[in-house]
Amino acid sequence: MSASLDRREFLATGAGAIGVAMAGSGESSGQTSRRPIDEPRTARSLPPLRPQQNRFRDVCDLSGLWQFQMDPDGIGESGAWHTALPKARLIPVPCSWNDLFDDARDYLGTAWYLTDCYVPAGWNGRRVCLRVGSANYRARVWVNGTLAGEHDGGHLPFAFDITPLVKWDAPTRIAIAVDNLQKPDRVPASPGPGGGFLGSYPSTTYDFFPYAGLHRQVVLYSLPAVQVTGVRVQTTLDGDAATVTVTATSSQATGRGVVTIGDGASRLQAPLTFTSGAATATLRLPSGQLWSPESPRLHDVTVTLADGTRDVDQYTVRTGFRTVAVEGDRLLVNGSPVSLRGFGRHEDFPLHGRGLDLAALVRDFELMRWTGANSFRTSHYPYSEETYDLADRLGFLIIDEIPAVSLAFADGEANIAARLEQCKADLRELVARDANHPSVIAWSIANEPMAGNPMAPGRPDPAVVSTGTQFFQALVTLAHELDATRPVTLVGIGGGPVEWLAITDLVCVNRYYGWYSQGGQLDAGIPLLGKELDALHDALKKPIVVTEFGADTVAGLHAQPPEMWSEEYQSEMLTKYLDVAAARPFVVGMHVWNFADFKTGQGIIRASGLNQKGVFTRDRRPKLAAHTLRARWAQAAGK
Ligand code: BDP
Repeated sequence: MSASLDRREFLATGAGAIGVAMAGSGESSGQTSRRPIDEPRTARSLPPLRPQQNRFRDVCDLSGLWQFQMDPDGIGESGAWHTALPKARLIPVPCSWNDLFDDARDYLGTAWYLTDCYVPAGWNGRRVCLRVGSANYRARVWVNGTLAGEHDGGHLPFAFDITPLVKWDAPTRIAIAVDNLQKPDRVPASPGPGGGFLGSYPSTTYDFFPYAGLHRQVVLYSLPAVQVTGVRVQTTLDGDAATVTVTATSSQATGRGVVTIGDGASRLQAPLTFTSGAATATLRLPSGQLWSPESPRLHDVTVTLADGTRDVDQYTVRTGFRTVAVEGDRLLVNGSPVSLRGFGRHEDFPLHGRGLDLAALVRDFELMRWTGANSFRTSHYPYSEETYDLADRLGFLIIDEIPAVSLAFADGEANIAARLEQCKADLRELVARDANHPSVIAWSIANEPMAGNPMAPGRPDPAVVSTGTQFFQALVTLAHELDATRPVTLVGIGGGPVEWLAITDLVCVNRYYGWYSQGGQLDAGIPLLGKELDALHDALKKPIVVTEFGADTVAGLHAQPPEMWSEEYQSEMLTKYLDVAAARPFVVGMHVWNFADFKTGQGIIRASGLNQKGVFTRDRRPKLAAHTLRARWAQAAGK
């Protein structure tokens, strides 16, 4: 993979496309319509730069108690609920609605959020935008009674230019209708006629609770008339020094600016000359400045736009400089092999559900570090932006996943095509959001897509496999176009088609020998794991990460000899899996499933509505296996 992009390639990427979208909207084109910065999903546009505060930009966080009302009969829009809710109660934003009200727990449908706020008076005359950090699943947004825009897909931010809709002499009313219906043309899709994950309720195609609501902050932000619209930072190595390429886009086709790295005496600086709304500068970084898991050094990269001698906008990206590559059997960071130790996780907390909980997030990183982990996957959807900030800062390596969990290919071309479009949109938005995070080392385009019933014996239908291959090939190609600097992966289910693994750069597999097969018989299951990994490696000649392995475990349940569901069984199973991997240098990562117990639907294999494969309980108490991992990983982590 080449580590640098030319301008044409950059325009195809997230930040570049933002530049193009914004250059054609708002003040610069003289349009005053309610055209969103991020057009509705059908227009395939992208989220804008994450809002920030500096001398040109401002942010106003709308977190707090909002009015809330469920709309099971779908009468909200005709009843003008965007202007007033007839029977509202109060709900925190951000938060999932499910764990707060008894009648909302299993609710899959539309719910309305409404708040009033004063837009800061000092913003009058500037461009005012509204950004939603994550709304599961579809959101329609009204400002003072007028539709500002809509967005499909959870877990990723979107924003609208609301300048013409704002009131300056009265509060501005914001209403957001969030719809969490499951449908066949959405991703994840609704369960087919056969029902969902092992008959669980609410019925889903996946094994986690369908939490819904406004899961991350909703903010207002202001922008100057001419803005930086995208920044992409890329690194190439030169010994232990590096070349850093910064590509910026602007809302104005031409103009000048400057890019700086760091401040004070060690500050690096280069001029930017914009043509067609984009400019690139190359800076040489002295030795000893690279980001790595052991030394997660961060730098501020600041792009400043000028109009003559006057600065007109500034945007700072806090990032780290490093390279990542797959070469032969190895995964390399800054040219050195890395081995991923860590977890699959979930954004899942009692009461908050999937809503942002910064205290829990900081604690999770603390506990992951305690085990000696250096890596995790954002299973099975993009996590909060703060997660990546912490990972950058603490030196974690992330496999960053779009919400494409349990894709299937049996319900006709139209649905498959719609899901592919949604996956592409998710991927574009993910790369645009996360590309400057040094912690992100790979893009995952799917978790456990299925070519048939994974439990059924025999080879899957070749026609289904071939449909899936085309689907994933399109996503791999898009991911490479969006970002030529990171490997792309797909996480395969046990018994799934090898053809799908073959088209990715890094092979990721979830395996449950000793649990879903050979249950209670680790001695029978473990050799099968080794055999399969060897065969996969022989066939694909690529490094492998085991992205899930684990056993449900009831905290406090003990058995000697170890039995399924006991702490001893989980601990022994993880140990044996890690032994198998340690004997195979081509296994470059082991992610235990799961970091912590997490909520699922109710069902016969999920006692108390929890998946209990966590090495920590849901309230983050260690099981025996957490101590086992710590004993095993501490040395590698240098503890
Ligand atoms: C895998 C899925 C994951 C499940 C896990 C399990 O990727 O979402 O939670 O199995 O069954 O199939 O515990």
